[in-house]
Amino acid sequence: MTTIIPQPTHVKSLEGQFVLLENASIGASTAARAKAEQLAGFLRPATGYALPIIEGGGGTIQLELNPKIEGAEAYELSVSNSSINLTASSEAGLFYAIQSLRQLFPTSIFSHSRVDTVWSIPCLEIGDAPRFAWRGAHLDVSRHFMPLTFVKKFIDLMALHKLNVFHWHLTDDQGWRLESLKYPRLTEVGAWRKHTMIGHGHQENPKFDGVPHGGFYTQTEAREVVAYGLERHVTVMPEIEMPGHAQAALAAYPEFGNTGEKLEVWDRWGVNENVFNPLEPTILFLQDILTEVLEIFPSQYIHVGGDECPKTQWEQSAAAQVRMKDLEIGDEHALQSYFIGRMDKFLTAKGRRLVGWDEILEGGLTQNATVMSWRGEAGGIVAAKAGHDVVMTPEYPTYFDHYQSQNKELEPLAIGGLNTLEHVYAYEPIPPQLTELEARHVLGSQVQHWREYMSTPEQVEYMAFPRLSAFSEVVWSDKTSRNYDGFLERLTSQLERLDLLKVNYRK
Ligand code: TNX
Repeated sequence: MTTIIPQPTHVKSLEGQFVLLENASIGASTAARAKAEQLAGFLRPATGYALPIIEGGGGTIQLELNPKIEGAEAYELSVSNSSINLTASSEAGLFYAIQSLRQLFPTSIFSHSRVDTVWSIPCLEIGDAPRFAWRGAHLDVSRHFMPLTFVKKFIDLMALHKLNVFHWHLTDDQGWRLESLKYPRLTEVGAWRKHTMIGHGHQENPKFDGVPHGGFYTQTEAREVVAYGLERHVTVMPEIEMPGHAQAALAAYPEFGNTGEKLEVWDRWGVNENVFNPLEPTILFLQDILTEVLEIFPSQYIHVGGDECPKTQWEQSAAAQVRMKDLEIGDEHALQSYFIGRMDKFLTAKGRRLVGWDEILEGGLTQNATVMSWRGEAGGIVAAKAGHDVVMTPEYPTYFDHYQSQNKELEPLAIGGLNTLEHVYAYEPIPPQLTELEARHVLGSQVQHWREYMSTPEQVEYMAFPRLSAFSEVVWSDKTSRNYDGFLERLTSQLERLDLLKVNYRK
């Protein structure tokens, strides 16, 4: 048995061992060369070896693209006493073979500096493929900004665990984090708040830290993240929230709100009544923003939020009520559905697909939408039964802003709830209510890092790990092969690796 996380589908142990020596080489065709270079880069710091890459066959470690390997992300990995072969039909498959190979070496292969050891691997054969196509991790960078260096580290850690969708939550009430060339005030004004609440959000008279908070990504930086993900087979999916969670945008452009009130970027946590108005200029403004977003992010899926949009202001706004009449729309939920529907048509016409949180089911689900089911799985079940694609993101157990232990007083302040490592490991993304055919609409699952209470990279790492390691087996490994005790054994090695990668996981 190996200590690879996520657990591969098939592993066959063989007699003998392979030892990586300084005179080894990596062989690859031109098409596989980029992956060969990546492998060399992974092995270099700890071994100190500058392994040469040779064109074609004959490498000690051989990478091969072979269309006969079934499955877009599948791979085969075989280790004999004299050579290692990595085979896949795609670069992604080769990349996953490389991630497994890294975990076959002594864990010190993850060291940033040279280690004097024997780089041996037991001989074996692995055949491996993911269970789900959507293996995601979400990061909220609105509630607290996160430097680009950490965003990249997060993507690296996702890739190590064979996760492939980075859901970048870029806008919310407390900060707008993506530069717009057409609407510069979104970041000039919307990226900064005057202070941040101290303690939990459920306080009557909260205290504030008195420190201005903010930051944003330029379009160039966002493109850099997209490219960084691409090299690691992680798709970067942006989220631009609408029609709720809009106060930072409204602080910059109050004309797109309902009340005309001059607002500041929000300094509280929770659900906010200041939402976009449902009028045509607002829809066009948001479509303008999406136009810029589409130029930066090539991902097929674009997230438009859709969650937690109180309808109070629409109910009280004469303009919103006239709009409803004109459109012959019966109630405010149907009006939100119309709003999201306009974004759906817009994105579909550009060859993209809209994703929204499960509130987009209220008032009628728009035609091409994919649903993220966060308030349990009920929304996901309804959507899948109606023939829509679904990503399962139920608060329990995929919200990593929840506590990891019963002993909450010993833990850093969190929003509440409890999602232990074991809860996460036990999660099954296909609900029993779905038939086999309906279950095909479940693209996969994803974990959420909402960051009201995670202001630093260290805190995100603490909340993310080791739960993310457990989650990787939920979405990658065969359902039948999952075993919590076996996972805990493998985890011991994974924690050594995370130590070397300087990840502040929960001990
Ligand atoms: C609900 S989940 C939200 C977020 C919060 C989160 C905190 C969702 C779609 N909306 O705005 O950050 O709860 O757990």
